Amino acid sequence: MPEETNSIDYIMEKASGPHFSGLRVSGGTASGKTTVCDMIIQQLHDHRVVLVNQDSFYRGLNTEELKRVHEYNFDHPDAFDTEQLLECVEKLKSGQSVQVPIYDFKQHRRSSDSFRQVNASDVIILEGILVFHDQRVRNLMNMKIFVDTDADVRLARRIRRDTVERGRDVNSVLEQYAKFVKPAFDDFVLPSKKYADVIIPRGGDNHVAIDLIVQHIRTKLGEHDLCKIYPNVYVIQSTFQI
Ligand code: UZR
Ligand code: MG
Repeated sequence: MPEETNSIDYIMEKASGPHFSGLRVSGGTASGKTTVCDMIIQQLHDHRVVLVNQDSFYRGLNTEELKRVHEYNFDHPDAFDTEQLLECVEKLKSGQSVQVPIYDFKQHRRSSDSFRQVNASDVIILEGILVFHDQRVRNLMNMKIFVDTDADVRLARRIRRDTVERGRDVNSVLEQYAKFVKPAFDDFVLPSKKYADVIIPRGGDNHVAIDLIVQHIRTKLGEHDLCKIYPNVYVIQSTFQI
């Protein structure tokens, strides 16, 4: 453990604690959360890593809500089934495999008959706009990363993504952004940034930050292996935790 309390190693170590089980990645819509996660996973190719998206736990709209979809706030914490998300990550943490729902952004519905099977792994990554909002989700794992990308860049990406991938037209994207996305970012996402251990400016473009995070995770996973062989090493490590 370095003595410098503001060094990057010290902060990373404090954020991840002695038992590294995984991280949460938050940030505004289209900030690059998924890209950052994909890059981390790619660089951890020799470890078992699973990605769980908060988006998968959107409740899905009923017939009445579907008729008034333009009035539905997908950016509010209540739009997610947080109980189910908690249950799912707890199971993964305890070594069980889980079935994650599949959400359809065009139909605003969950698939009724198919799931994504996710197996227990060395590292769990949970990403989503509101994964720092609920205290229970905040306490689930170790490191909390916030992807901090300028609002104009995010809006431009959001327009491109929603028109190309999610079947929207530009007007409806802009309307939804002004009515729900931006206010919810200001009310829920931005205030939760204070819980982050590490803030990554510029998202997926920030290779230095991603390399540092991956390097740290590798060290933590190496310690796990070491602890299995030399249990005393772990005891020494834990006494250094603050
Ligand atoms: P990310 N969202 C939809 O557009 N349609 C849905 O059926 C469900 C969610 C959007 C949601 C939020 N908001 O801003 C975004 N709206 O998905 C979160 N409006 O996804 O973190 O990948 O941007
Ligand atoms: Mg995403």
